[in-house]
Amino acid sequence: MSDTSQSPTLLLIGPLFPSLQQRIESTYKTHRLWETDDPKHFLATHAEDINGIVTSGIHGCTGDIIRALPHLRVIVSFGVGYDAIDVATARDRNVLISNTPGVLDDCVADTAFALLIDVARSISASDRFVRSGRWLKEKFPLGRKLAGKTCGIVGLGNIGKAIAKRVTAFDMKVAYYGRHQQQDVPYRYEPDLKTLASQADFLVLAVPGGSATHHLIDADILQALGKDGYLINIARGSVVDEAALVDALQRGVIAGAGLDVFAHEPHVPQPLLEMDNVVLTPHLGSGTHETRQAMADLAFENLTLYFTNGQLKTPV
Ligand code: 8YV
Repeated sequence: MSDTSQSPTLLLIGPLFPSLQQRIESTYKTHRLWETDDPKHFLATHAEDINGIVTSGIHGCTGDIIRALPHLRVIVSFGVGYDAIDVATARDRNVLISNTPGVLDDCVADTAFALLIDVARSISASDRFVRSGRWLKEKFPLGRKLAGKTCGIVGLGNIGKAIAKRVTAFDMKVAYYGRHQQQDVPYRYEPDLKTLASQADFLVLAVPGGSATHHLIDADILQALGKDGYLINIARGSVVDEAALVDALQRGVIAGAGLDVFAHEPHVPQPLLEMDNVVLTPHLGSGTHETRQAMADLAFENLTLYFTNGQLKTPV
């Protein structure tokens, strides 16, 4: 049984979506960890009071923080990915975790498709071309047609399925890789990632981050994707061996990339900044007013439910 009798005192790891933070701070007793000068000392001082943590996919929560709080019962996270939360330590100590699945699938899939069409047709590069006045002197290079091409989706979860729906509407073929073949999906399963990469014109990553997918995309997979292939990543930077990706792009091993996530955000490797065949976005996958509000509402609902009856609406 969860002990929800203690009056809730929450630790916020980092700044949250403003309306969510405001709602939480006006409802619960809270502490802002990111504003403390000495977090370790702060945690030791407040260890007895804190029974909940609110964080995000980006801020996460370390095992050290979890271990420092003996009465911690719940971690509510804003975001679907929870690879930055030390889930094993939380489970060991019977700390429940919630995330915000479902509500962001459309926007993240839109971002993946936007990157895909952008790299294929050089939309961002052509915008730079027009603005810099080069159109007055030169012709813009031709792009790549989408219809008839194969989109290989790595990870056919809810976001992967939403991506499949979008690329299908553009008359692309879809094949997917994952640990298991799924019943009731109209897409071809490819059990070998390297084979999928060799067949794909666009390889789109939609797997969760974490140790199971760390550097899933390495030099070998990029070689298989080949000189006419594009890599799209809206998953996590950790899924790609970023040094191998930079090298593959520099040597023309692959044609280009559309990247929303990076190994060390907000830092992007310098060589990528200089490549016209690479589209870079600042981890904006779920970043619309509507979706961020829906994520905030779901996170708050999890918090309320937990401190009312010990349940979570969307437990991890
Ligand atoms: C971020 C995301 O979490 O949901 C995820 O896993 O990567 C994003 O939606 C969001 O930016 C919150 O910080």
